[in-house]
Amino acid sequence: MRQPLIAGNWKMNGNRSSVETLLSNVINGASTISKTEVVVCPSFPFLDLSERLLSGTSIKLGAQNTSTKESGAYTGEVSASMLANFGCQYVICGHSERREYYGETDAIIAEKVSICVEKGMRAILCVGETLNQREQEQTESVISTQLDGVITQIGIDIFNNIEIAYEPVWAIGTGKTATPEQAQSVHAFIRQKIASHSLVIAEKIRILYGGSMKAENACDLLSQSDIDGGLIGGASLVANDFLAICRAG
Ligand code: 3PY
Repeated sequence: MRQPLIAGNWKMNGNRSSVETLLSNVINGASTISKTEVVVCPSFPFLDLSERLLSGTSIKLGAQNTSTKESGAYTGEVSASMLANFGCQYVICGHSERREYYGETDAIIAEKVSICVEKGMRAILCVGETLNQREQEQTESVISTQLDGVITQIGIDIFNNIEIAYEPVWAIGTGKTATPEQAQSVHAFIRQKIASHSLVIAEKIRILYGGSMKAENACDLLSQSDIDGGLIGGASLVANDFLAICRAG
């Protein structure tokens, strides 16, 4: 059995006071949630505050990105060791916004996944197709190439220590969501692809759905056999909505 995982991707939002309010509401509401693993991923400046607020709770801390470098003269970068030092247990790698706006390639993303795992954290590797690619019926080939970036550069064993998030780019920040059937079909494809390398890993790896998952559609998506959780954007900024999704998990 795969334990459901719901992770909030707060993106570049919040300030000290909104983070405090959001987290205390999530902490209060999550005290009765035991079956779902709950993770929040604030922006870097709020990791310290979040770590302190989350201390003694079962909610885990994650980051939205990492540098590929260990340390040194890389102005503006934040290393995986620093994230681990601030209590992060998860790091989102290869979100489509990073691929699109910051030119992250499959090779860079593979390095990020590798360094996160090396530092003892779990990566959440995001994959997904654009609308144009879906319309050209390239969904499976695009996702296959994105997964191969990690499989060929690092090897299949790393998938013991990571989660995969399927995030159709056309469903991010657009309010559009994949139907449960569309999402299930891609999740099943991802699991089969992993199974072609290792049946054991395929059986246990968690594949999250991301892309406008909300309280209203969470149950339908999460009831699909290959959807093991969610990476939640906008709805993770509203405590009651995020908690409703965690309960659906
Ligand atoms: C979204 O749902 O908008 C996301 O990008 C989740 O990562």
